[in-house]
Amino acid sequence: MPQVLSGRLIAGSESYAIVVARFNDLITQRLLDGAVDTLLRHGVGDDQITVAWVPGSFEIPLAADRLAKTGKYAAIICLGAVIQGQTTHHEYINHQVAAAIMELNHQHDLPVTFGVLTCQSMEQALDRAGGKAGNKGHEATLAAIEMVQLLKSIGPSK
Ligand code: INI
Repeated sequence: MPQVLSGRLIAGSESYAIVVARFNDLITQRLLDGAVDTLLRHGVGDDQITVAWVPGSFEIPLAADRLAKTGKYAAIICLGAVIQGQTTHHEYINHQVAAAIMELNHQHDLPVTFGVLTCQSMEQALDRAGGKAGNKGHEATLAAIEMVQLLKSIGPSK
């Protein structure tokens, strides 16, 4: 029989950090509510959760990097909402932020999850922030919990 490893969705005593962008806070507050609710429902205590607000999604990676360097957190959940405007501004933010967040995973050997919406309209964003397409804050948080547990079952890196 193969050995199958998979992270259970039951949080332990680890602490979690959430970095959330204030830009489009009508959306990001809902993502944050979804993320905190998910942590609490999976057994993470209030005192194990740290929330850091940043001005916009572009600032998420720096704050996440600094939080990772404290060594206090088992995972970092990144939340933002980039909504397409009349210029290509959003494209630069989206690509850079996604790549920087991915890089943080490897740099810190830590789950840093991507809960940044990249939408064409406010309507699409509302759908994904607790509307008919779910809540991306919830999804990014479940991914963080699962990855923390999976990495524990794989064991420490050499
Ligand atoms: N930041 C966002 O989080 N979402 C956006 O839609 C957005 N748009 O469209 O401009 C946005 N811009 C701000 C950016 O993230 C930085 O805060 C700003 O450029 C200062 O560095």
